[in-house]
Parts: sequence; structure tokens; C-alpha cells
Amino acid sequence: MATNRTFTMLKPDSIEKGNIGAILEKINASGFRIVAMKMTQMTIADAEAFYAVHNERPFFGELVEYMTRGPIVAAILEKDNAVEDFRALIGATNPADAAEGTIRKLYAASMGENAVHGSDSDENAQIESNFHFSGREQF
Ligand code: 3AN
Repeated sequence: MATNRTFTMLKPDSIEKGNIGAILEKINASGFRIVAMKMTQMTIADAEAFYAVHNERPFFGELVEYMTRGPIVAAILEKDNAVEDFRALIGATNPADAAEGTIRKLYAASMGENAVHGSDSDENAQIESNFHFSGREQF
């Protein structure tokens, strides 16, 4: 079932560089409503579980180390066509290939440290939202 929600994380490099405000501003200006948001730090076990689909890839260790080295901001976003529109707003995984004006073009340093996460399907948006917002919090 298609939904109008997606899930994002502002990754540790965004927080380290002081880019939380600028990125949230761009998200709001692009018509997304923030449904839930929190600053948190992922444990190694959290990152390994969140990125389990990549656990055979050569960059997996590096990815887990990066995602756990400092706080992140996790959020659920709402907009018509949220998953696809948010992927367009963040740009290609490799910032060198990202379109002008996209979040990764503006704020990401490299393929490994690419500033933001955006869910790649409605199903994953739901799974990833539940991963970070569960228990008593219902959204
Ligand atoms: P996206 O975040 O655009 O959906 P995925 O799901 O293919 O990209 O990759 C998840 C994360 O893994 C990326 N955001 C990036 O941080 C990291 N990553 C992907 N490919 C590479 C790579 N070739 N080298 C280093 N890190 C990578």
C-alpha cells in the first residue's frame, strides 16, 4: 500500500558540521511536514541491524563506524509521494553525482559520508520509522 510518509536520518557528519537547521529548513521548504523527530545516537548493534541489507558489502564496517560515531537526528516526514519526492530532494548516493540544489550536493562530503538518509520504498519507510520510533510513541 502506498503511503505518504518517509523516514530520514540526518547523519553524524550533518550534526558535526552544524547543518541540522539548514537541512530541516530545506525539508520544510520542500513541503514535508515533520511528524516525529528526535536526536539520538545509534549503538553498533542498532547500525548493524538498520543496515543489515548491506552486511556483505566491503564498506559495511566503515558505514557502521560512521553512523555510530556521534548523534543523528531521526524523523518521520509526511507529504504526497513522500518516498520518491524525498529521494529527489536528497540527491544521488554519491554527492559527486547529486543534482544541483539537492541536500547531498549542498552538504555531503563523499559517498561514505553523505549527510542524510532517505527510505527507498514505502515498505522500508514503515520498517525504518518503527525501528526508531516504537513502544509508547505512536505516529
Ligand atoms: P542511499 O542512502 O542513497 O539509499 P544505499 O542504501 O545504497 O544508499 O547505501 C546506504 C549507505 O551506505 C549510504 N547512504 C552510504 O552512506 C553508504 N554507502 C553506499 N555505498 C557506498 C560505497 N560504495 N562506499 C561507502 N559507503 C557507501
